Amino acid sequence: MTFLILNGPNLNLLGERDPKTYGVQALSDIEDLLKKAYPDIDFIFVQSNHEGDLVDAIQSARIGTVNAIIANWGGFTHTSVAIHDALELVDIPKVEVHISNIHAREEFRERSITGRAMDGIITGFGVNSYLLGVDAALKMLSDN
Ligand code: CA2
Repeated sequence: MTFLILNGPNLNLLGERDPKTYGVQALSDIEDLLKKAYPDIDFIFVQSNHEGDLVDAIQSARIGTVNAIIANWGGFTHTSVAIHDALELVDIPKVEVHISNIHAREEFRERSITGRAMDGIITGFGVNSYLLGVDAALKMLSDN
C-alpha cells in the first residue's frame, strides 16, 4: 500500500517558529512519526512551495500506483483552484489535514477551496492530524 503525503508552502520550515500554533516538530519528525506508526505503508513524501509542483504530484497519483493522498496544502488551501481541479481528476481516498484549527483563526482561513475536492478535512489536532488522516484513508479503503 502506497500513500502520498503532500505538504504545501512554508511547511518545510515547521518547528523553526510559531510553536504555539504549529508545535515544535519539524516536517521530517512528522514523516518519521508516520513511518513508525504505519510500518506496512510505503510513504511518498512531497513538500513544495510551488503550486504547479503540487498539481504535478496530484496528477502522478492518477497512474494507479498510489492508494491514498493525505495533504496539508498550507496557504494554498484557501486560494488554489488549480489544486482543487487537479484533485477532482483523482479517484482515490483524499484527506486534507491541518495542524491548527483553521476555523478558530482568521476569517480568511475559514474557507478551504481544496477541501471541496477532498473526502474530508481533519483540522486542529497538531501533528496528530496527519496520523488521523492516514487512519481515515485506511478506513475508507477497508470500507470499499
Ligand atoms: O494549520 C495548518 O496546518 C495550515 O495548513 C498551515 C498553513 C496555513 O496557511 C493554513 O491556514 C493552516 C501555514 C503553514 C505555515 O508553516 C509554518 C512553518 C513554520 C513556522 C510557521 C508556519
